[in-house]
Amino acid sequence: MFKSGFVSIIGRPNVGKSTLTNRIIGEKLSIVSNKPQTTRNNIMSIYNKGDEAQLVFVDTPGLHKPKNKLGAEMVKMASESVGEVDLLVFITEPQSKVGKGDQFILDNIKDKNVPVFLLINKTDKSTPEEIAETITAYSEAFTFKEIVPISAINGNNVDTLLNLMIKYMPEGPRYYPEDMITDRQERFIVMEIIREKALRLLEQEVPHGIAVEILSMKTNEKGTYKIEANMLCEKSSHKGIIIGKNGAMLKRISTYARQDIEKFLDTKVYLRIWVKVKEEWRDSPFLLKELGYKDR
Ligand SMILES: Nc1nc2c(ncn2[C@@H]2O[C@H](COP(=O)(O)OP(=O)(O)OP(=O)(O)O)[C@@H](O)[C@H]2O)c(=O)[nH]1
Ligand SMILES: [Mg+2]
Repeated sequence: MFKSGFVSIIGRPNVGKSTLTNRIIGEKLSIVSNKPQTTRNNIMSIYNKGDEAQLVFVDTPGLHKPKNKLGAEMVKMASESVGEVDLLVFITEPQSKVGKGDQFILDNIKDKNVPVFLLINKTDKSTPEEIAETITAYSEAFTFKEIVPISAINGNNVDTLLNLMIKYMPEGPRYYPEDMITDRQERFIVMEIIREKALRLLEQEVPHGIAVEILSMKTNEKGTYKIEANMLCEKSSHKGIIIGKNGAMLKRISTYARQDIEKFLDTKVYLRIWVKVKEEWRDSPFLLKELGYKDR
């Protein structure tokens, strides 16, 4: 009997949702950083287990209290994914009490008629006592079908988790061809890689106001890609920081991005990035739509 279904991965920002999805698929599809609100779109990835099962994962933006229209769209996307799946995977980190943010998420999913797993991530940096405390606190707050402590970063317990997930999947078809790993286009992943480098290299509020727009992406006869992109930011002071002294920061961002894009596309890449100011694009419905952060 072939089993298949959709699994939505939800949780507060920065708990490791994208790290886990990448770990399961074995490819870096979702960008990761130590800053909250890294993921801004629902990103689908497809896991195949031979002729036994196919699981379609949805990595979602971290659920938080939105401070602008971009945040509201992110929360909306993540919340929408919740109603349409066969299994909800709720991730948190070891902690002795259910925090407000997590309680809010649990309140919102309690009426959904979907099994919910609790994953306690980042067990590599916590003690067994801390993990036990977390299990106690969270199982008082919600009835989870399964509770699985994992480490997304080193893969600890992830195989066990996958087997448990398959157990909860209904009988169903292979929704996507076996060689397909995501619904996203190369262009989207390239844009995200560039944004990831900005998130990782820049400080404080600057990277949160950045969006990347791919202007063109062309290959020549040798298979080399030429990619041109705009990096949008919200203030001219931010533009100065992104470019850096004598262009040093932009150069670092471009170099790291190019290296990762070359790995991803498996070919040589020329990358050119221009920095542009678009004031308050995060509150402009028009720009949000243009940049792919809003459907309607
Ligand atoms: N020590 C440790 N760190 C982890 C683990 N999983 C993720 N991290 C780190 O936690 C940070 C956030 O990881 P992400 O995967 O970007 O988190 P996210 O939940 O997708 O965050 P948003 O997209 O902002 O909602 C990164 O610095 C990761 O390297 C883990 O198992 N152990
Ligand atoms: Mg993420």
